[in-house]
Amino acid sequence: MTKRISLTRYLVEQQRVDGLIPSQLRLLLEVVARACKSISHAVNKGALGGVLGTADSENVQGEIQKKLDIIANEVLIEANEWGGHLAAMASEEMDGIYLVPNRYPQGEYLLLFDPLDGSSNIDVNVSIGTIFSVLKKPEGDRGVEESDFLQPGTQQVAAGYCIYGPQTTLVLTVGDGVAMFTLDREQGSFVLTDENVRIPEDTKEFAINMSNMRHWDAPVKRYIDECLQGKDGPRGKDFNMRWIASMVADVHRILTRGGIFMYPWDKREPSKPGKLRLMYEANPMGWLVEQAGGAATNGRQRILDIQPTQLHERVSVILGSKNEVERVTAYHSAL
Ligand code: AHM
Ligand code: MG
Repeated sequence: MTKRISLTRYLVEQQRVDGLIPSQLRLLLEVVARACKSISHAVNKGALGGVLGTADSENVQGEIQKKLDIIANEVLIEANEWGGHLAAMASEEMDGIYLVPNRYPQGEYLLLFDPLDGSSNIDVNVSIGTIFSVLKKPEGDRGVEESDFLQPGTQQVAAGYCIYGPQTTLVLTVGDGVAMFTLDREQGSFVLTDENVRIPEDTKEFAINMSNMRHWDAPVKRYIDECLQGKDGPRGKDFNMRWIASMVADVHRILTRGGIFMYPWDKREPSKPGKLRLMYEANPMGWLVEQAGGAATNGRQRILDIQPTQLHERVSVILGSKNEVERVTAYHSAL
């Protein structure tokens, strides 16, 4: 019988055998996984749990919140605030940072998350997910401030996502490659199903919202144009297209079989650097992709090297199979 390795055992071994993670970080990851399990149950109940539809509120980005956006945010906060592993949290669904209340012990980590990514897919029963990134609180005894979160992606100590699709899968890196854990609903635990995720360097599959084509910048237009010309064009091969409109699901496909994902800057709102958020979408996904042998840039710069200036900062995102990402990035400097 093949040995089943639970997430708990995997993390204990990462801590004890490999010395890769301190115990507080192990606890943090277990708690995030537990929260994701409970979000997964809420997602699965759907209309039966009364969780579908829109709430009567907007988030800081001016987007209408869905009921599940708010539920997932609350689940993550409630699960994480009392364990003593965190100092503060930040979320797509909260304006400012959330300090761990004084009545609980303070830990040394900062947790950032997009509680429910792909919100437009909630009500139509298409895959959605939770994305998270973990940073260390800067040294010193003073209380945490928002500026403490503004660390480049290279400073992440753990990152991952949980996808709620036909299967619920938790995907994780602590800087030693990427591992995937599938939720066994009968046992109620995440089980290791892939411990060395690798993204093929080449691909014939791209993911971009084509309806924005007329707004794109020249380098992105050039890349997609060449893909569309297929065998008859400069690439000499036919490409396929996928766009799920849930970054978690598009990235999950890329981690599974390769591909390139782009949500580039476009001319609709020229002052915005892009649609996706740097700190709790692009950074964790960028690190996962790099850890699996892929690449992630904003067209000009490695995503993980960007120095954030705001908690909810947006960024242009190009990530996935290394050779394709390098090609699009080279087109940016050529033009
Ligand atoms: P969300 O965090 O509010 O769900 O928005 C992010 C999502 C990504 O998951 C996805 O790649 C993108 O928005 C889809 O955008 P569009 O609807 O413009 O195609
Ligand atoms: Mg999102």
